[in-house]
Formats: sequence, C-alpha cells, structure tokens
Amino acid sequence: MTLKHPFLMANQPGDDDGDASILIETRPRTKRPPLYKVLLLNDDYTPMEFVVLILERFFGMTSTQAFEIMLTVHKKGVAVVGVFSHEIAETKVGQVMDFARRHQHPLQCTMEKEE
Ligand code: TYC
Repeated sequence: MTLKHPFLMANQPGDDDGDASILIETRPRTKRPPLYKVLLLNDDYTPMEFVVLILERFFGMTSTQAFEIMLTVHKKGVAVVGVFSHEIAETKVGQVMDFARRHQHPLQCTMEKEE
C-alpha cells in the first residue's frame, strides 16, 4: 500500500484510489423556473366597475378585455388573469388585495403553480 500526502501529491495516471469527487455531468439540465397563474375570484359585493379597473390598472388590459374577463369571473366563479414568475405573481396578488382592502371590497385574488 502506498501512502500519499493528501494535499501535496497529485493523482498519477492509473492510480485508482476511488476518488469520489470526480463526477461527470452527463445530462445538461436546463429546467426553467415554474410559472404561476394569478386567479381572480367572484363574490357578490365587489362592484363590476371596480374589478374592471383592477384588470386595467394591474394587468394592463384594455377596457374591453377587462370587461370580458370580469364577466367570465362573475359567471364562472374564477378566471386566470395572468401567468407570471413567482415574484411577479406575488406582487400582483399583493397589489390587488391591498387595493381591494383599501376600498373595503371583499375581492379575493390568489396564485397557483402552473403544471
Ligand atoms: N359578482 C360581482 C357583482 O355582481 C362582480 C364581480 C366580478 C366580483 C368579478 C368579483 O372577481 C369578481 N357585483
């Protein structure tokens, strides 16, 4: 058996001392970060015009798009109003919830991971 100083002596070709630190990445991993859907929920009290304003102000919709999505939420109970990175989705949800609370409307906005 040969003894090697651990720092001063390099491996020689053919030395097989079972070096576990030599690992070769065979599969290039290019996983994109997950995206999150921002959902708006229906309720019986928030005025339709207020929901339209939110969709224009925070989601960059035209008044026509905003009215259409608002009606979808009103009829179906929920709709996706945008898909964003985790950080942007969190910001949008916060903006909507703050704005609704400041105006004393019970409007709910949530986010969920897109599968
Ligand atoms: N249902 C509400 C009403 O009749 C309108 C509404 C639409 C509320 C969408 C919330 O996310 C919502 N005034």
